[in-house]
Amino acid sequence: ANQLASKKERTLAMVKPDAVYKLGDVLQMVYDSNLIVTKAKMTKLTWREASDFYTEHQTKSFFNNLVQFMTSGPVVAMELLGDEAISEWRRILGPTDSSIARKEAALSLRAQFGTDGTKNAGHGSDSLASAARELEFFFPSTAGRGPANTASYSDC
Ligand code: RTP
Ligand code: MG
Repeated sequence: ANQLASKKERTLAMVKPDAVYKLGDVLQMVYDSNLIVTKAKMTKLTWREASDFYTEHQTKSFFNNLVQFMTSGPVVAMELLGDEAISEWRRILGPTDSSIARKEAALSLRAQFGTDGTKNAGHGSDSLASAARELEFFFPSTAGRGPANTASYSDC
């Protein structure tokens, strides 16, 4: 591969509880992009897990609402791989607030499937460091019980 021409990154994408019923449509948006799904997991986060995932926001006024929302149903976490995957996935998500997304980016994921500033359909890592942390959170390299998270499409 041409290392100079490509900046392959991995990012952690999450379909939040309000959009899991539209998982097929979300996957279609991934297929229509230059990203591929290399890992995926559906899970229901505990209060502690959601709090740990969003630990950077623990002092914010919206933190309790956010954790309440994120534990209200299953989420689908995915590792996405591709050129500039972090910024590309956040572009597909659109603005954080779904009501603003509907005005500014009508075709974005949050415009189509989210509700408001908290119930906003999807998450994407915002930096290389947060992608590393968030991928390890959902797909730990040290396996626990059950099938190990050792295989991924990109290994093929
Ligand atoms: P995310 O981390 O979920 O990808 O979203 P983001 O970077 O666009 O937004 P961030 O500022 O990191 O906020 C994390 C999540 O907290 C909820 N939120 N609610 N004022 C509010 O009610 C408010 N602000 C943020 C959203 O679910 C947001 O995605
Ligand atoms: Mg964020």
